[in-house]
Amino acid sequence: MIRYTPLTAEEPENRTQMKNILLIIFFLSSALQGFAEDGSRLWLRADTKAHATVAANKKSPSIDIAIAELQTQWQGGKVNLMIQKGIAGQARNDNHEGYTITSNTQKEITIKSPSEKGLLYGAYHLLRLQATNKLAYPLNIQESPKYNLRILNHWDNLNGTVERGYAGHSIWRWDELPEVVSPRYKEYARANASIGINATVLNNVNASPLILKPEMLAKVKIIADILRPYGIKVFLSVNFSSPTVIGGLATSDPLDKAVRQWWKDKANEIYKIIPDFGGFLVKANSEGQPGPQDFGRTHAEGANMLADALKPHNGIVMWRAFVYNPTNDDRAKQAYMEFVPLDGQFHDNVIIQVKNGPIDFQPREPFSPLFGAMKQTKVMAELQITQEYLGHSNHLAFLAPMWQEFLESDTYANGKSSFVANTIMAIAGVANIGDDTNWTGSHLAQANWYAFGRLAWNPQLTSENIADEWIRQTFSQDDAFVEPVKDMMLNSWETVINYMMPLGLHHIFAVGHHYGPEPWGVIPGGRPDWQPWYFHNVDTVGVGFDRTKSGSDAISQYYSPLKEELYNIHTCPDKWLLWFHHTPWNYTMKSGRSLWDELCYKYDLGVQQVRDFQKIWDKQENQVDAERFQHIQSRLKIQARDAVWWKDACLLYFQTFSRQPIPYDIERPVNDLDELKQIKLKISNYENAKR
Ligand code: GCV
Repeated sequence: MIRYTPLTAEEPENRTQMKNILLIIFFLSSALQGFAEDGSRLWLRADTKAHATVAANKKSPSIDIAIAELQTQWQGGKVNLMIQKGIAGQARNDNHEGYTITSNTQKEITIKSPSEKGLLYGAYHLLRLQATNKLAYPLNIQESPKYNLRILNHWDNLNGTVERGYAGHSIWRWDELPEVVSPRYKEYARANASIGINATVLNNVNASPLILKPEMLAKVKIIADILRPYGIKVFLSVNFSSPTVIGGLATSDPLDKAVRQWWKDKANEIYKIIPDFGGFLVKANSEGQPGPQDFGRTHAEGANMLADALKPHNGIVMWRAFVYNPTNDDRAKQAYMEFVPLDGQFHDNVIIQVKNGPIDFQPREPFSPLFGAMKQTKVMAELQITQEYLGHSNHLAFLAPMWQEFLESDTYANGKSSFVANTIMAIAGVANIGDDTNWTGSHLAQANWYAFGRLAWNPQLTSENIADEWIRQTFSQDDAFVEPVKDMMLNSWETVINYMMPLGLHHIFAVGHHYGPEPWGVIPGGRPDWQPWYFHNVDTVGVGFDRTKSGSDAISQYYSPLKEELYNIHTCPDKWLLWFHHTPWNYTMKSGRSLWDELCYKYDLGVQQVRDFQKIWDKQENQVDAERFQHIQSRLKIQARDAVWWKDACLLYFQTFSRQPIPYDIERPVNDLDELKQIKLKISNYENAKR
C-alpha cells in the first residue's frame, strides 16, 4: 500500500496536491524498480523480520550470533544448536569446524558441531540454502572445510592506503582506533564468517615496523576482539628489520641472541593482549624488503627464528616464497631455486606461502612448480582477489574459474597424480576490500570475495555453483536473471585473457600501474625483469618466452609427464604456448590457423565477448534496482573501451614484427599505435584506474 503525507490545513490545496502527486510517482517508481541499492549488504540480504525459535545447549558469544542470525532470518520451524563431541564422517576436521544439519520434518532442524564456530557455520549454511531456494527436506548435511586456515591478506598500509586496492581506503581506521570503533568491523566479520573465512592479516606484506609498537597493538586488539566471536583470528605482517627500527638493536640478524629475545618478548607482549593471535606473515628479501639474507642467513633461518618466538603460543609463520632478483636466471624459476634446497629445514609451525603462478598473479599462469616440490615443508597457496592484473575494479572478471583451474592442476608430484589442491594445507587470498560503500569497488567484484571463501572451504565446488549461489543471494532468484548473468560471469575471466594476454602472453602491462597495455614499454635503466620485453620476447621470427632447454629451461622444474607435454610445442596447451615457447608467427596452431592469425582472432574475440556482456546486462534493466544496474552498466562500458585499447595496442605493436595483415574479417583497429603510445595513465599503486 502506498502511504503519503496527509494534507495540512496551512498548505494551499494545489501545492499539496502537487506534492502528493510527486510522492506517488516516487513511490511507484521505487516499487517498480525495487529499492535503491548501494551494495553495502553484500550477499547477506535476507529479510530479517522472522521470529524463529532457536535453542542451544551452550551459551557463548559465537552461539549467540548464530541464534540471532537464525531468529531473525529463518522462516522454518525450530532450530536446535548442539555442541556435540565426536560427530560423524565428513563433518570432522582437525579444527573441529565441521557440522551436521539434519531434520526429520521442516518443523525441527538440528545443527550439531564439536565447536561453537561449527555451529555458526552451520547456521549460515542453513540460511544460505533458504536464501538460494535450495532447501530440500529431509536435510542430511555433513560438512567440514578442506583447509584449516582460510585467510584474507590485506595489503593495507597504516596511513589508510591499500596497495593494489581498488575500493577506496582501508577499512581499518588506525587513526580513530582504539577509541572509535567502526561498525564496519563487525559487518566484515559477519560476511567472512558466512563464507567460512577464519583468519585475516590486517596489514600489507610491505610491512611497516610500526605495526608492532604497543600503541598499534592496542588497536589491533580491538579488532581481534570484534572478529573473535565470528571465528576469525587476527595475524599481522611483520617487517624483518623491526628489532632494529623499533627495538633500537644494532642488528636484525636472526641468529643474534638479542634479536631472538626481542621477537620472543614481542610475541609474549602480543599474546598477553590477544591470546588467540594467529601469527606472522612475512615478505622477506623480496622487492626491497629486508630479510635474513641481509645478514647472510637463509629463509629457513629467518622463518625459524620467528617460529620459535610464536611456538609457545601455538602461533604460526607464513613465509612468502615470492622472491626474485635481477639475475640472469628466468624470474619464473627463482622461487623454486631458492626454496627447494631448503626443504626439510623449516620448523613445523612455518608454512611457505606460494603465489598460484611462478611470476605474479598474471591474468593466466601455469601453477608454480613449487606446489608438490617441497615434500617435507608445509605449503599454502596465495591467490589474488584484488584485480591488480585483471582490470582493477573496472572490469568484470569472475575469478572462481581461474582458481579452480589452478587447484585442479595435476602436479604429478611423486610420479603420480597429485592435484595442487592436495599439495597445500591452507589458502590465502589478497583481499579486494576497501571502505567503498559496496566494499569492493564494483558490485560484481563482491563475487570474488565470496568465491574465495567458498573455494577455500571446499575446493571441489564448481564455479557455476558458486556464481549461482552468489547471484541468487545478491540480486535475484529469477532464472531469467540468474542464468544469463551467471553465463556472463563464468565467461568473464577467459574474456579478459582474450583481450589482454591470450595464448600464454604475460606481464605486458604499462610499467607501474598494471592496468593498460604497454608491450613496447621500457623503463630506462630499470630492472630487466620489470620490462614487458623480458616477458614477450617479440621479434620478426615470433613471440613468447622460450622456457624449453634452448631457453631458460624453466620447464625442467615440473614433474613428468607434464614436463614432456610442455617441452613439446605440439602438445603444450594453447593457453600456455607463449608462456613456454618462443613461437614462430607462421606456426600452425591446433585450430589450423597461423599463430599470428590466432592471436588476432583471440584479441578480437575478447572485444566481442565484452560487447556481448553489455547486451546481456542491458537486457536486465527491469530485473535489477536502478542503482546497481547503472553502476554495472557504466563499468561494462569502460571494459568495452579498454578491451579495444588492449586489442589495438597489442596487435598494432606485434604487427610491426609479424609484418602480416590483421585478418580482414575481424574488426579493424580504431586507434593508431603512435597515439596509443602517448597514453600515460597517472595511477598510483593505491587507486583504481580512471579512464
Ligand atoms: C605487496 C606485486 C605487486 C606488489 C606486491 C607484490 C607482492 O609485485 O605489484 O604491489 O606488493 O606483488 O606480492 O609482494
